Amino acid sequence: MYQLHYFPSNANAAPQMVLEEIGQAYELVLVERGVNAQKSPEYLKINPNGRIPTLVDDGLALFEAAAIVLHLLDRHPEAGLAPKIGTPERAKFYQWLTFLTNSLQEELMIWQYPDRLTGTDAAATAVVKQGAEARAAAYLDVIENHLAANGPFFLGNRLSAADFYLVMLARWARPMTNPPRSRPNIAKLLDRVTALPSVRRAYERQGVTEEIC
Ligand SMILES: N[C@@H](CCC(=O)N[C@@H](CS)C(=O)NCC(=O)O)C(=O)O
Repeated sequence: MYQLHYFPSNANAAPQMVLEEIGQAYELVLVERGVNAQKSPEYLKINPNGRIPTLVDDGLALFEAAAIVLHLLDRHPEAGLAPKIGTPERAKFYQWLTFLTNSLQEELMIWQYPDRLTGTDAAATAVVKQGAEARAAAYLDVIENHLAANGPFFLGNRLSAADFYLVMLARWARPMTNPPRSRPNIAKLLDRVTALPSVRRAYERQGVTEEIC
């Protein structure tokens, strides 16, 4: 059985939505961030970055949320959460998922934790935080423009794991000055995806019962 090492609302959320949607049994293993368990010697053996999530699939330990999502899609193509390999639609799916994890997610991380770059320099921290928020907002605008022209999902009428990934990031981004939901087409996507029973179950199993994003 799959084991997903998680902490509520962390980057395990997108892989977990996929697990719920494909209907696979899986075990959730809490990584207690309160005691820094993500940096414990046992956890570092499966994730040398000391970050959450990690998926364990028999002998395979896999880190990076997007890689976990892609692995699950490869293992369960019948779930239809990504277009067929080798098609233009699949290429666009890779584009959006990579954009989400590589650009938007990273900028949100810097916005949430600017001091990881600036240390105790308060003035630098404020500048970095503001810059990261502006860059994240610009990325959200790119997504909004794409959805306005090609929505309601990243791949038009077809739901894919990229839509789940945006839900995860949108939850983190709620405190932004212009949060994801302030953009009408992103809001429409978030409404549709968070109404799915699989997505609600994924968050409920993490203990999140309030509005997702
Ligand atoms: N790129 C990684 C990022 C993972 C990540 O930043 N996880 C955060 C929680 S959302 C974490 O583990 N933070 C704890 C720490 O950095 O010590 C992924 O997508 O899996």
